Amino acid sequence: MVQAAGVSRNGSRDIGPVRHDWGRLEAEALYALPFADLMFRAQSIHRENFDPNHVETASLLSIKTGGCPEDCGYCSQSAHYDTGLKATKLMAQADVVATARRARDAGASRFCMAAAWRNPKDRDLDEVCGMVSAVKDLGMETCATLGMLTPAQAARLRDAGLDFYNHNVDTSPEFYDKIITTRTLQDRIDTLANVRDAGIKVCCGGIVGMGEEVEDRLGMLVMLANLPNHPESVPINLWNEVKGVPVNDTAERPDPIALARLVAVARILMPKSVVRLSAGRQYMTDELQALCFLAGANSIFIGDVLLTTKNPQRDRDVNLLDRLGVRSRLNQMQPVAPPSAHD
Ligand code: SAM
Ligand code: DTB
Ligand code: SF4
Repeated sequence: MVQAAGVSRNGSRDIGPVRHDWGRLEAEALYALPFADLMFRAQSIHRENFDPNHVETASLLSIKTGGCPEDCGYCSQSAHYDTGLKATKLMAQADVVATARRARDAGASRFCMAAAWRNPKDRDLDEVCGMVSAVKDLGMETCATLGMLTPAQAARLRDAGLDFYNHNVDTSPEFYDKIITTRTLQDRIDTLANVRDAGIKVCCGGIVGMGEEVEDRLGMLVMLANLPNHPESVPINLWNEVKGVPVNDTAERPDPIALARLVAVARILMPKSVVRLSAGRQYMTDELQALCFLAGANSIFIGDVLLTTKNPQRDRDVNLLDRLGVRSRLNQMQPVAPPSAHD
């Protein structure tokens, strides 16, 4: 891997302004730093911008499951593959709000409503806008992920009280069409612009472990970092295994150290973005999650399920965050006194 000029190997801090002109070689050079130097650099930037002992907690709900016309090769919900998932209609607002209330009471600060659509129809959007307003009234941050949006649809969601819109680039430009053929990367970028222009905060990231190279993972981060504005939230999903989808033919779970390196590079490239350890935490050891938090990850999904796949159980998450002295709405920890010399 190439060592680019301007990347210090001694971990020195050169925390400049937020940049949108990252080069791939720079990202590769950061990724190739000795682990301690990379982590020190990421931690330094993290501490400049965030409380290093806090993680955000979000909760997900699939408000419309399965039967999706898109062919995303990793997804249980695509109608192109036989994944054994039963498709459902759009949930009723009262059920969504009841689930959001339970998520809030269980420690989630943000509630993300996800629908397996290529794009919402206007009558579906009426329903979702009602859900967004009602969840907002619970005092939670609202997020939705509904597929492609027009500018007018984005404006309607904003007016309903939507804080964040999740729309992932998923992978690098080079790997993209090995995974999805029914929509282009440019379609994704256009929706991100519509969301941004409407004044909604952007949640945008991708997936690792689908058979892509390290260069693809870094290419994805560079693409995100070079958007006109950095996404406020950057979800990094580890592919959660789903039977019957094409990604099974290529999938390879990343080396844990490679994952921590990737999180650290995300933190350095996008210093002010919240980086979420998203899907796939069920495969990560506590030690790997701790490394990722040290590298700058500062958000997780809580709850026993994500959309259609598993997430770590509540007790495991509470136990992990408690042992790390990390505060969140999940464990509601008070600051702890440092261990005494006798401990
Ligand atoms: N249909 C909408 C869309 O694609 O934007 C919203 C829901 S979709 C499930 C949201 C994101 O979840 C995808 O863009 C992808 O990054 C992630 N995702 C889906 N299935 C996954 C899996 N099995 N493992 C990890 N991430 C996954
Ligand atoms: C994101 O990047 N990850 C979440 C959220 N955005 C919508 C979805 C993860 C889905 C994992 C697969 C499943 O549970 O179906
Ligand atoms: Fe549909 Fe979203 Fe799944 Fe793609 S990721 S198949 S768009 S639900």
